[in-house]
Amino acid sequence: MAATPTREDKFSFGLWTIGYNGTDPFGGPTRPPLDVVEGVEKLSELGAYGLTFHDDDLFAFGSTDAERQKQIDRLKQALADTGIIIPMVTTNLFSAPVFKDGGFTSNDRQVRRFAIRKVLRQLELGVELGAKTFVMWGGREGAEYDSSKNIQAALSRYKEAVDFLSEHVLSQGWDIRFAIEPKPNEPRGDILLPTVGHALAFIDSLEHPELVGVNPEVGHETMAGLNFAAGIAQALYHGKLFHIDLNGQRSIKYDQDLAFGHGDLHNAFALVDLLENGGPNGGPSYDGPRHFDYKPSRTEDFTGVWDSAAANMRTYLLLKERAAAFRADPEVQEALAAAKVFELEQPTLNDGETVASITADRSAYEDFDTDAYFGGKGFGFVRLQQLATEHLLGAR
Ligand code: DIG
Ligand code: MN
Ligand code: MN
Repeated sequence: MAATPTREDKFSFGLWTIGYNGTDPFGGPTRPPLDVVEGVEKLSELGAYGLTFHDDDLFAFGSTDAERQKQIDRLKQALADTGIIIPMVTTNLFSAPVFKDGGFTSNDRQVRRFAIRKVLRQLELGVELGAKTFVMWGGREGAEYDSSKNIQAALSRYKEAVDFLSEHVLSQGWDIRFAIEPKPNEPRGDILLPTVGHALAFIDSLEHPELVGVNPEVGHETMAGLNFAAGIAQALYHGKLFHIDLNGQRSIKYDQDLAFGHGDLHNAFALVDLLENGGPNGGPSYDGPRHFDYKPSRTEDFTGVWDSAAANMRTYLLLKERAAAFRADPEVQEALAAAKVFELEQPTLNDGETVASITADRSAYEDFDTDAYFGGKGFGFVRLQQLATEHLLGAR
């Protein structure tokens, strides 16, 4: 298998990623703006299949309807010319000053109503362009000071907005779903729905939870000190992995948005193994876009931008190859069995077991030799991890 991306790999990029001009909190742009037509054409050349965007990425906040339509038409033409599709759209509710206290959960009710209108416009455009997922990253939904935000009320406002939008999608019969993107902090001191777990709990409170899933991002769960691959496994367990933001992050610090695999490479390997081999009968567990939400480093020129875009896809495909080799290795399968990894898939209780029957089973308690676990046979997890490491290094 060559590590050359094809449309079948379903690699997609945010327009804001390849269009990132290098501005950060400590300095202005290091690169000129990227035109959307050039972005679509270059992504097509590199082997990507999709482009995603916020409304403000395509047309500036405050654009007239004519200026907005012109950009939409230019995008449509570029899509027609290249075959690139729009799998996902999202709304920028975090850059303009009006959103300085958030969108859906701003303390200012007028801002909340404006935010819903802005999302409605982008939702309609997304449907028009064939998007199947609408991501909601509430980067400004949060607070710096505990007394400034009634979290319970904020969650009620968030629910109100998502329920309202969900009912609209249902009433229109649109084929699009929502994906909430968690992040613990930055730009707000504390962001609402900070992790996959918080988002999953929130989704359960909605009127139409079947329409809402999660869009976890590698760097965001990592910023919270969590294991990203484990978070994805739980999202899959709940049937809520509607989209994914792939990138790299080196431990708990500011959101680095590095290229995929340029952070915790072991966890990236475990993630690709889960996505590609963690489903029924060892097949894929997720069939959605492999979406990159990363930033070409401020240090790079445009050659570096396109090299970094290619690097995301190449690293994913190389990890996919390594994960396939890992799973095909008889020694790995033997180590997995020795570690009882497959035994965990076996139900703990027998068919129809009752408290009476397990209580009558002396082997489950009275005759169970717990002492045998002291100095007894281990699980061999370290050997398994070394096998994974050697496959990751291409040493097997
Ligand atoms: C940041 O990680 C967020 C924004 O870039 C965007 O709203 C979302 C889309 O994937 N990710
Ligand atoms: Mn990020
Ligand atoms: Mn993201």
